[in-house]
Amino acid sequence: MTRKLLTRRSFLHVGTTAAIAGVGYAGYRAMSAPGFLGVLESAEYATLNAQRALLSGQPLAREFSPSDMSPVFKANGTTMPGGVVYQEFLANNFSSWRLRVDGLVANPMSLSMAELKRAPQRTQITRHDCVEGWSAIGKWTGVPLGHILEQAQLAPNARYVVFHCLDDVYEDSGRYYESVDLFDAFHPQTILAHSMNDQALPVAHGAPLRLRVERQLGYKHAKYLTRIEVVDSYKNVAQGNGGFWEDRGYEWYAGI
Ligand SMILES: Nc1nc2c(c(=O)[nH]1)N[C@H]1C(S)=C(S)[C@@H](COP(=O)(O)O)O[C@H]1N2
Ligand SMILES: [Mo]
Repeated sequence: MTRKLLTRRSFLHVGTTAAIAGVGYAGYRAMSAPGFLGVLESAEYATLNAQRALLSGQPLAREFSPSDMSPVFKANGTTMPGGVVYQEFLANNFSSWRLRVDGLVANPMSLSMAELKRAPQRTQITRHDCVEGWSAIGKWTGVPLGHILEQAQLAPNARYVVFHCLDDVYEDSGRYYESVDLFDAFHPQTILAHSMNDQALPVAHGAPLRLRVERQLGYKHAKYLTRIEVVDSYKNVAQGNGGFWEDRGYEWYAGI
């Protein structure tokens, strides 16, 4: 455990952040170059592919079989966001809901649920570990975040992805939010999930859309998504520590 943690840490903080920061840059350059097809053979594209290979070599979180699924999956934190905005979405079955994707991207987007469902999908059965001392195994279906980020086209200086949510955990506490580095953002098991256990995501578990970032602890799996913001630093978001619970003392990356 300790060894794994140290290995991941040193990779994450020394090698990866620097190396992966280049993915946005290379991808951006390749895709925004005049005549995109013309750059397929170019050095930029080769660099992009090399970095993709590095990314796809990342270890996967363990996946389970249907018989392992927990009969009861606890809901934690917010289970029903207050406020008129969410209540209106709920009343119209999320038909007016959109996911905004903006910040350091060449192509900001506002995506409906139908558009998200038309994108490539991934299903995975994984174990969720909450720091409060419980775990549960569930099945999640959604769009790989990497696919959405590729469409948005990260700017050269993109380094982190911030997830803005629709709920206040406590009255007047400010909205829940989280963030990940590009290493986790492009990880193949990092998905924007609209379904849980083959059903539409229940309100208690983050309807209509939540993050699954499978190698991380429960609090990073932001529910009730409304906006994905690409930034070069998370210091200017809320209290500057990378997430709602990080602003209250949790580590940005606790490592499991
Ligand atoms: N928007 C939002 N996301 C959130 C939370 C929350 O309160 N609000 N709680 C976090 C915590 S601590 C955990 S353990 C998981 C719980 O997910 P679940 O309700 O599907 O079990 O959501 C995480 N994401
Ligand atoms: Mo949690």
